[in-house]
Amino acid sequence: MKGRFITIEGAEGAGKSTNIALLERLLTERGIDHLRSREPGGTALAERIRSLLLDDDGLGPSALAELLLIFAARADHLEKCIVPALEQGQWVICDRFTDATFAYQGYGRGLPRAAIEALQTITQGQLRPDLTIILDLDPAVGLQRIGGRGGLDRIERESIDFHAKVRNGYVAIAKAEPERCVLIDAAADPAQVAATIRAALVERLPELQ
Ligand code: Z5A
Repeated sequence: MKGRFITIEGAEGAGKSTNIALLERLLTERGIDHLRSREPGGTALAERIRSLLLDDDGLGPSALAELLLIFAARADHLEKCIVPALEQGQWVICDRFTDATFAYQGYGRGLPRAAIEALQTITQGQLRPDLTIILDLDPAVGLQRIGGRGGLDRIERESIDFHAKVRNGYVAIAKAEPERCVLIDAAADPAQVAATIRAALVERLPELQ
């Protein structure tokens, strides 16, 4: 692929949206054409699947149905949006991607890793992000940060135990793949978090130096 694929991950309220905005500014400063997207979502169909997954409407899917819906959304997103952009040389910044599936559906829900890996291969082939920023935060702090903005979605309403498993999952992913993932302490003040992310990006992606 000609473009770079950067993903940002972490607990709810960890600061993904805040820091994606800063990352976009850095790319714009460097004159790098880029596309911002999110998962689940990024295409009309995938955004509809997102509603099925996150709306707290009593229709909540079973754990396996949730996993399959996430990969259905991802397949559409990859084919219609991510892959064409990367092939044209655009950089893609995505708010969550398959690490979220390993963290939430794997570590959180307890679905087998082998099933997620099989779906990953079917859906993505060998495509993986070039760089993944993982914002690490105590879930209680993250939920407190977002609590002020109104109703929580179906997954945000899960128990604190569930969110703790997700956090541990992200830390394990970062440790297992240090060449791709950077684990950032998201409890630091916003300016510090932004500076650490910027330093990691510049160090790991030569185009940004
Ligand atoms: N999900 C899944 O289960 N499986 C999958 O494969 C995928 C997703 C892809 C969608 O998440 C849900 O889908 C997610 C996982 C699941 N569910 N949950 N729960 P999302 O990414 O759309 O939503 P989110 O994780 O809930 O993101 P968020 O709430 O928008 O949080 P954020 O983007 O990380 O945070 P933010 O909006 O940048 O910041 C939150 C607040 O904190 C805001 O007021 C900021 O000003 C403040 N903030 C930010 N940084 C700081 C620092 N450093 N200090 C203090 N305050 C700060």
